[in-house]
Amino acid sequence: MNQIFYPQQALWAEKALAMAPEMNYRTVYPQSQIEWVKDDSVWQGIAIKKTAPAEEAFNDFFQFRTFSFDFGEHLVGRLEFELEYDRYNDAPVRVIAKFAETPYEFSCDFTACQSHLDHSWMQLETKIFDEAPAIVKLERRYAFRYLELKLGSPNYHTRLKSIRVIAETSAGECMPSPVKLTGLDAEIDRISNITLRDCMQSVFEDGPKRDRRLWIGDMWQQAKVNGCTFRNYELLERSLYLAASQSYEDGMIPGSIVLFGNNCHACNRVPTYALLVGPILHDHYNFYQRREFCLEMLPLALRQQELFREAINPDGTLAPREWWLFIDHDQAWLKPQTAALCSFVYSLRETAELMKKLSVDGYEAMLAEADELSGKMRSRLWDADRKLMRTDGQSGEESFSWATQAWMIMAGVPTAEQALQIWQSARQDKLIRQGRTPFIWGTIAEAGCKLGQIDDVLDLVRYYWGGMVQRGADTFWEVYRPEEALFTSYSDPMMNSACHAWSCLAGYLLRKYVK
Ligand code: RAM
Repeated sequence: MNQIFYPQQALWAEKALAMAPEMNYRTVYPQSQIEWVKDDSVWQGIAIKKTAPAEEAFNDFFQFRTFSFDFGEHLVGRLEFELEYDRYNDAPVRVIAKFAETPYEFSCDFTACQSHLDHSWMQLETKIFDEAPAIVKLERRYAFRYLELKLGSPNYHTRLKSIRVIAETSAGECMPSPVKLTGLDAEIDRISNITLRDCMQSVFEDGPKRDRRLWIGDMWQQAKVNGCTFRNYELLERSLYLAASQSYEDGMIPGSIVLFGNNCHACNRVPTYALLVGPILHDHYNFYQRREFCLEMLPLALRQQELFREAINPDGTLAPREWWLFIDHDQAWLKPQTAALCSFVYSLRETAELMKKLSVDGYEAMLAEADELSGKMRSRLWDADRKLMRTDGQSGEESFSWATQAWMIMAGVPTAEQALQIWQSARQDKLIRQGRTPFIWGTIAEAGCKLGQIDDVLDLVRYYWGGMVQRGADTFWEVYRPEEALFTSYSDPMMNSACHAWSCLAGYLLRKYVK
């Protein structure tokens, strides 16, 4: 047993607890009553039609009614509504509430969900009261724009008197963009910020509908957007303390932690995320110069590298291990080893930069190690004809993926000349495996920025994130393939999260690079 951070873990948990964020609340009312209709001309085939102003729902007593409301924006919060009855209730009062983030989800029958994930993620709540309540306040937090509410009894009449949501977030005020963004850019920036806002809760969550947990990889991108919008650095530090407090016995930080109430648990071993601790700290230092915090967390970043290093063979390939090398939601096709090796090299280079800034010894050796491994990968994987890097373990056409090219560039593995060739070839190559999620597209965009290809990156942002805007996104989605509206990695698209942290990077890219 190697309880490597054992003495610090309790302290980190305590610090995280003391940093519980102050939440900001606002009351939001529905805008209209609606219905969903099939419409092949819109994204995912479902359109929302207004049927009446929201207030008209409050006029009459009814026997049974199903209300459908549109709150006009994506919200994370708790539902409250007031009821009135025309006589005493001689049977329990039952209300059924269904919450949905998108029109497609709203049209789905949640009880028919086919996903391999827990169906309890689908936001459906039945409440039964013996004593007829004048006001119903649902305790659970939901993420949604659309609400269906079923009420009624055969024995008495009910009236819905009012309804509202108390929306909550730990995001404060958003800084304006340093450059005035206009048109589509302004819209992408606005939606990125709302996406981040709704994922900023007690920690940085990945998605307020699902998985409602802190994933280190998602936070790597969230923290960049936070640094130029809400600037809530305490939330980043609390989130990292909390994740660190759950480190495994060998010192690996979990890929994710779940926090329900005060119960916090480590969820997965994901070294490709664990390696991002160093880069997260480097970004954190660049944004806020939090020297003490970075020094305190540096050993954790170094331990992640040590653990990964043990799996690297002398020839610079990666030995198999019982862990999850997450790169993109493309597990059946994409062999992640090469991109994972790159994330190690990226981690070395970013952490070395940080150590240099903190005046900590050892960064030269770290850079030398990054260079040595880069050399081995270049000679093994460079395809001089295609001007792309191959992926270990794949052959023929399957050798070429955007994910590998992006991580190669991020890590500085190719020479400067090769890196530019890769960027051009990958953009033109019709056969290269495309990304499945905004997470990998965000990494691709960052790789382009590293090469100074800003115009290409802005084109990508406007095409990919702009595409979601044009298809009606209120917040940016967990998965998005322009050519496959119902793409999912969870065996049922209703399980997808429509407000997802790793999709908000576009706002950061626009704020940083639009001149
Ligand atoms: C899913 C979510 C999350 C991501 C992991 C790897 O659970 O999309 O955001 O980080 O996969």
